[in-house]
Amino acid sequence: MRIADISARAVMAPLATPISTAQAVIPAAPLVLVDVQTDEGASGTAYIFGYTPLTLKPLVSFLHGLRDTLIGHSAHPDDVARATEALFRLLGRQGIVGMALAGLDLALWDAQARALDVPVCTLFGAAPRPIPCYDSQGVFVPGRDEPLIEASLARGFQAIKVKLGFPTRAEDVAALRAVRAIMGADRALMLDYNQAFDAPETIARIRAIEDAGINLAWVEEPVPAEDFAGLAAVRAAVSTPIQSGENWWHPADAARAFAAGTTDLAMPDMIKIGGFSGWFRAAAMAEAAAVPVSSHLFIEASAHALAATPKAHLLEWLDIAGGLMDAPYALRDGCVTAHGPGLGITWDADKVAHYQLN
Ligand code: SMN
Ligand code: MG
Repeated sequence: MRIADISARAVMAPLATPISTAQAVIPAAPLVLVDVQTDEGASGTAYIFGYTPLTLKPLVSFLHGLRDTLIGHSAHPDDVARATEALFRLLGRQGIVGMALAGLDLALWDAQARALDVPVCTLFGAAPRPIPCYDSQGVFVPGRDEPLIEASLARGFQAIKVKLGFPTRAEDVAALRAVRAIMGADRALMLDYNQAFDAPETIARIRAIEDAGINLAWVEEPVPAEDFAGLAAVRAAVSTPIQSGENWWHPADAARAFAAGTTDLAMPDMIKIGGFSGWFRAAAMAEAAAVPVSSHLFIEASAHALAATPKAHLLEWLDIAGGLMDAPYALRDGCVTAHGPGLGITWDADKVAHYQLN
């Protein structure tokens, strides 16, 4: 099977709620849809999350450049990985390059599975199975956002993540108390700091939360993602589990993070880790380190990957592309189950056209 065509489209996908973090608010999801056509008729599709609209034109332009390089090349993801590894060894593969290659990897796996008319996870040896999800919410403001927590529980979520990073520790503690008051003591509550602090401030914040008797299933990315020493120091100083991984670039960063003892839990991002090809290399390291693996964004690809991941933990429910699909993945009893063919993504042509940028 060979690559006959690669195309890319930029869209600003509608979000049910804007994504608010300690760093920025994302009102709509900047996405690039990647489509691959093979010479045997099967095609594949996937999407890349660009974080900011500024990445969209460069991603589309880069993918169109790759098209000229890869037309006629084997469409098997491993063959493409070998070719592009050599092509970008001197430049490096972080940023736009890695994102484009990962989107292409997912689309190629999708094409392989569609050619066989099976769900992608079966290519990794797994049958689709229900994966427990957590609802991923934005910054929680007490007195304003209680209805969002109630809505999550009403939808059947048994686990919820909120983002924080108020000016004072006391405000963070008050916000978590307000969430716990609605959730009760038994459901899992997680906190994402989105890289807001240094290690000493993080340790003080987590100790304040622990001293207040608030139990968290994890605290995520409290320090800048590249500060592995800082995160390891935080982990050594507190008893709350540390979660990280959405900013690991390729399995190499996962290896460095495990070696530095940074994290109790891992949540690779399907794009930054390098598509399925990168995911399963990182997942093997996590298994060897006895670290449970959750996902970051990308509900569909993550549902397939987690079905085949030995230490699968929780899937992050933050739907950035469902607003463009014919039949978005659905939540059932707090779980999501992967389906095919391929990734199980079918774009709604009218919706894509409506939100597409030119
Ligand atoms: C996150 C960051 C940026 C965009 C979407 C989501 C986040 C998460 O850190 O874990 O959901
Ligand atoms: Mg996060």
